[in-house]
Amino acid sequence: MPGFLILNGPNLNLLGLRQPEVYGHTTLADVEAMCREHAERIGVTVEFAQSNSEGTLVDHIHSCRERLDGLILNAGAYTHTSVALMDAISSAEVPAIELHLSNVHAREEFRHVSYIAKVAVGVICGFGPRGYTLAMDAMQAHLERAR
Ligand code: CA2
Repeated sequence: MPGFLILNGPNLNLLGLRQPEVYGHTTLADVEAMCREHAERIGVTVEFAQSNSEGTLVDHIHSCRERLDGLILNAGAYTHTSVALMDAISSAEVPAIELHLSNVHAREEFRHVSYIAKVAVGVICGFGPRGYTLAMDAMQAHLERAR
């Protein structure tokens, strides 16, 4: 069974608890429950993690190497700044999907820049928490195409 890591970056632990006008009322624990339920439905396993620290996110990405089949990454604000996360994805040699709750292209200009997109197989943004299950489906389809 394919295994995915769903990894969340800085401040996403506050999801549903602050700024609901931007990010909605769903908490990260709700998102994790949705992903676990969806994983059973589509026949994949998921690991789910969040960190506010760039180095810890790098370690999580490295942990995918030769162990998991796909990385779904909402890197939060590090998306727009982190060469370290980009290099970690390249060195882990695992297909990655960049994910955002909000449509970053309809927001401030600095959010239009992504280091992750340069090494990702694709990007999903603007669909709120539903984006997580869309990304799982997209990763499964990507792996099936690559087989
Ligand atoms: O839309 C997304 O998923 C983002 O990755 C969220 C990041 C933002 O920096 C990216 O540009 C787009 C911010 C995550 C902050 O999450 C919060 C959630 C609730 C309250 C405060 C922050």
